[in-house]
Amino acid sequence: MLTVFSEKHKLRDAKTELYGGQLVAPFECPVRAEYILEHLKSVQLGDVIAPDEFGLGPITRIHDREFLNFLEQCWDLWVAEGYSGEAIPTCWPARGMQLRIPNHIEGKLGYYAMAGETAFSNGTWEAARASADVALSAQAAIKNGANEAFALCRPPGHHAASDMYGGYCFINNAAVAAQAFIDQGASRVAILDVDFHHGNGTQAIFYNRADVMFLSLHGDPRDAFPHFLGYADESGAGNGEGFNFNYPMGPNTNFTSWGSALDDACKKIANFGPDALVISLGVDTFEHDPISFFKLTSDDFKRYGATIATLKLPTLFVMEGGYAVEEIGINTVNVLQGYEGL
Ligand code: Q9C
Ligand code: ZN
Repeated sequence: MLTVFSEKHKLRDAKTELYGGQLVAPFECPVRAEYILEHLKSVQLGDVIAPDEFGLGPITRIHDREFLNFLEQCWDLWVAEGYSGEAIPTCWPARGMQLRIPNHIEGKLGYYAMAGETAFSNGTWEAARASADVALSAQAAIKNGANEAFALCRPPGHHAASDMYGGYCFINNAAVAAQAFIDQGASRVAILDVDFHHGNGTQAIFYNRADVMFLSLHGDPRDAFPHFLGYADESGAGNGEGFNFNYPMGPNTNFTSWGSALDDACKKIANFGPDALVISLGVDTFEHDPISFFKLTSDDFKRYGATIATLKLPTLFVMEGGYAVEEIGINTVNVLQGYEGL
């Protein structure tokens, strides 16, 4: 399987994450991508190529211009205030307040952030753009005839909505790639999100659309981030009614129940009959993930890769989360090798 990887992921190297009332070293860190790359090279998964540059065009198909301008300017505006730490929002448009975009960076951060753990740091915008280029390059490989490809994206994307960042995500790489399939002539695309966390951004982006089906297996929002989306009764709206499927699951969910949810999701995908499948691939479902509560083993990743392959669809794997860094390489590559039937 072809992998697309950009060295520019290293530019996303925040020093802080707000966690447990403290600023800690971020769980979403550069070594994650390095370990995945190292492991897929060691098993000779296939060629690894650098991405092409696609510019902002395909990104603006998904994200608001003003939001992208904010991401581009965020660090400079923050530094101009004379702050010494990284940019973390401290106030939000909560219930009953105005949804007008403030001028001041403190206000903009609150307006555009869907969560407060993610610190905006120098280089974040460049890394996020490169991550989208990785997804678009892997998508292009499939458009040009490859049956499958792995976009080793970092930073991840599935929490980012058209005008929101957070949950370690800035640009929704999977959504940008799915839209590229549609813009190149696909009638239908399915996005299957197997990251531990609900893909709130991806769901919101396609909630009103019947051409992109979204299915997500995740920790129940009553117990898990992002807490405010991902319930089972969120089924889509307008034209999109019936094209959104959530499978929230509780603490200690193991492969028996997780695998049943996957089987159900695969049936829905098969009935939908998409031209392409995008997998939001997070391996934070792993039993030893430090911030999640599912109990998948390293072998389970191989098993579910094989299940995804039974759909026999052109499949784009887009890297999302996974924070047990020692095992992130084996778990990720197990999905890809399981898919390949190894
Ligand atoms: N106590 C992704 O996996 N904080 N994002 C969780 C846990 C945010 C995860 C707090 C987790 C974001 C792409
Ligand atoms: Zn996650």
